[in-house]
Amino acid sequence: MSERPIHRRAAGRAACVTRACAFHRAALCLLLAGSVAACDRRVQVAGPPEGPREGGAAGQAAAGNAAPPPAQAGAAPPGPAPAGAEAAATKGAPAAEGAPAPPPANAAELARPAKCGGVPPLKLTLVASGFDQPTYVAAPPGDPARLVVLEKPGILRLVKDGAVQPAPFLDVRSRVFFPAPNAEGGLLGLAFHPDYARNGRFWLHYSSAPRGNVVIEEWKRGAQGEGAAHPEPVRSLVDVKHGAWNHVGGMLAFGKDGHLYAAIGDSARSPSPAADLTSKLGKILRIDVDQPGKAPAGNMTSGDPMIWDYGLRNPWRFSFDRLTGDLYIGDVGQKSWEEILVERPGQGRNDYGWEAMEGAHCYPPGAACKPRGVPPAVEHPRSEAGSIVGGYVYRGAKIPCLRGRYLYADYVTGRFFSFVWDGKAATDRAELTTALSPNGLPASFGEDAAGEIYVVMFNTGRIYRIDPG
Ligand SMILES: [Ca+2]
Repeated sequence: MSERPIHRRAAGRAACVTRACAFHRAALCLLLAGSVAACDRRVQVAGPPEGPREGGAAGQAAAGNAAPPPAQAGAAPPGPAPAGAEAAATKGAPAAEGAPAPPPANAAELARPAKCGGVPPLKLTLVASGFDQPTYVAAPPGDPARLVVLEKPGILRLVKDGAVQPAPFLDVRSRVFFPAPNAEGGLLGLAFHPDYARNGRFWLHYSSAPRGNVVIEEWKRGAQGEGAAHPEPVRSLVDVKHGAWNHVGGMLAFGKDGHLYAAIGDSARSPSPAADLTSKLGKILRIDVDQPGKAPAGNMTSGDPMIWDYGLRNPWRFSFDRLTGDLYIGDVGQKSWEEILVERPGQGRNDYGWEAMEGAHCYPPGAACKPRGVPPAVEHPRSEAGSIVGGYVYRGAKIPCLRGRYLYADYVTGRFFSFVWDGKAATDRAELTTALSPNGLPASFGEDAAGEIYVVMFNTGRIYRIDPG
């Protein structure tokens, strides 16, 4: 049994307690180690850093220079959104050749059995390794045999029946740009169309050459089938100036409404554009992929028509509960608080507070303010987490008693956490670090077609699956 109350470990991660200390330690580590991966290993051996924070004027000034703190260097990995057949039906996706769409799972198959205790025993199983700075893993909906792993420099690797295929699924390295090896940009996000089996459509989120714009593009399956994508994009949906090495965001996923959601960070500018409704930075976007120029009903009615939620700092990873459609967002904090936000389906247009608020607290720390925006479902102080990585609500088949539980992690400390959202509040919070014994820094989670959850270790280049312990 690995469940452990969070508070028991809250005070055990001392070392750097100030932002300046942490930043300088990170910079020193990079100088000594020569690469982010090496630095991460050193940090891990030496003990996790306390969460070096960049951002603001300092973060922006650092654009183009080498030496961002390693805490967020890996923060660069998005997601599949197996929204299921109902989304496909809603959107009326054109049928083409290929395998038929899988039948939708029914609610009973996705729900937690009545007779379950707390968190069931869990373990990590190594699935594939040897990836170069993996940022994300996803599976085509309904395809039990394949995974696609994103590598930050711009290669999509195909894993078939557990074997990494020698030829890339797609190579976009010539289109990807990030200003320093440890900058947060790169190839960060992938979402397959819910009806990908028929239409072969998918989308990428990356920072582009030559200046690091945030780009969201549609791509398609190659003429030869599943082994490779078509080598050129179909069309661009978003191409927005960003200009910083950090706070890029990176997640893509389809909601059960059939629309594509995308996360873009605030570029670490100060003042932050997170609350500026004319800017796509610091936002969750929501896009009708069949009419990308038209705002879907429910989006913000003023400002940029793609905006769904705002007031976000760096929503690196979000996901949808494939049963309920609830949206879970992990928003990386600045000085003191990491946060997870939960949103009911269809209930967007939320202000999540940044940069007046950090978590449920006025920002800067100690400032007086009139609280603004929707508070987080869960927040972690810097003593527990330094760069939050949003995960998934488990709805797989292998661990029925884990169903309905949201799993997430922290990139800086390597700790894993979970809770159950009861519709109003986070309940039954637990730490799962011991059970999942990460042996790496978790940069992202991902799901396969069956809803099993995977963990992406950026610094060791490994992909693990969460299995029954
Ligand atoms: Ca917030």
